[in-house]
Amino acid sequence: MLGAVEHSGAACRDPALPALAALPATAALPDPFVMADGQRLTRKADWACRRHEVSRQLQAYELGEKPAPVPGSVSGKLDGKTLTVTVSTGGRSISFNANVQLPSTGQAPYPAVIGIGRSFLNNAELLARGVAVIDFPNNDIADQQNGSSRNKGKFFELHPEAQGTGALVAWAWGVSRLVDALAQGAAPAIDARHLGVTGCSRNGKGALMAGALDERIALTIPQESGSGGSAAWRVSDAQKVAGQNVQTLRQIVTENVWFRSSFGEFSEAAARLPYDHHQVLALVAPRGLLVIENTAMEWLGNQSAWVSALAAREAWVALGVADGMGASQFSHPDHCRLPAEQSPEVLAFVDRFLKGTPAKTDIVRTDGKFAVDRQRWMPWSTPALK
Ligand code: MCU
Repeated sequence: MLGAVEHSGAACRDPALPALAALPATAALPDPFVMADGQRLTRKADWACRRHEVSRQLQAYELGEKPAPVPGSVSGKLDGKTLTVTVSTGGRSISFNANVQLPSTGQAPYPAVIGIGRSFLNNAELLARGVAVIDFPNNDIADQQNGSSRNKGKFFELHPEAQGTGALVAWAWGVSRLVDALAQGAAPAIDARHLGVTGCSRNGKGALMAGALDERIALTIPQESGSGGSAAWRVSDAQKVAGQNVQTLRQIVTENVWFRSSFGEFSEAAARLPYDHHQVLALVAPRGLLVIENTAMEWLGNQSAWVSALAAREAWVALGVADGMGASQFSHPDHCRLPAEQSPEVLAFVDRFLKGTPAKTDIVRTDGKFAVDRQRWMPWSTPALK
């Protein structure tokens, strides 16, 4: 199920990408199972091109473009715990350092979890289970202080033509270059076929995009990523209309540079996006995804993230691998601290997708009191793809 390449959609047709004014408004979460040209999916094999379409739409309207890999442009060199990745293209070159922590047990090559910034999972338990932990320096790749961080960071030094690209996709690009280096054997103790990606909060949004846009990543665990991550724009807007203090598309584009500079056009028009974030989550299918959220965080779109996860999971259902996607919501006061209650859920996904050992991953639970209006948000049906 793991992809051999970063993006398998090279043979797919690109969808039409109309300008905002020509996009129809859809109040419900868009149907994940209809191609942009109206054709319904019937076969599992159709998923690759549906995935390609949504990825194109996501980059075109929201994130900015993830530059295609340039053969031969990446090299990696390990010195102690520091893996230096160098990327060269167009006569320019950048390098970044990723810190690699090897486990004390198990046998090399080890599976690894890449943390955007760092991992906020149960790292000690991961290391004790024979899983390495790698820190990816996302802030070096694209800055995210505030609105003045636009176009700052190594991504923009290498790609000066990519002004206006959002930080999330710049980080996803950087993670893919780190994966390139690992796949070339730059850190021989790491098994590049068993990599996970994680991150919390803003960096959880980045972890989702990294896993969504690189099919070589076996497991994606966004943690408390909220609006702009696991939550759906449309449902976050509905929480806002209901009087809740929730982050919306309109607000998020003023706070930071996570999205492409033109995304603000959709501030009053989230319903015109031809996709929503249930489909961004579903870009990971059929690979492993565990969405960890915190019901205490209304700002992060707690209800929205739940509706979005339930809708997303239908993609794994359609592909016949329902337990490849988990959603866990638990209320606690410390944003980004993984509660002990969610620790076994992380380990189950890690065992199954990174260690290849059987584990029970049919985890779909919330302690939130949310009445999910399926008719309103998911008025489509889920096909059993052949
Ligand atoms: C969940 O991510 C963000 C959130 O989107 C922002 O509005 C807030 O400022 O910061 C959160 C975060 O990254 O906290 C560490």
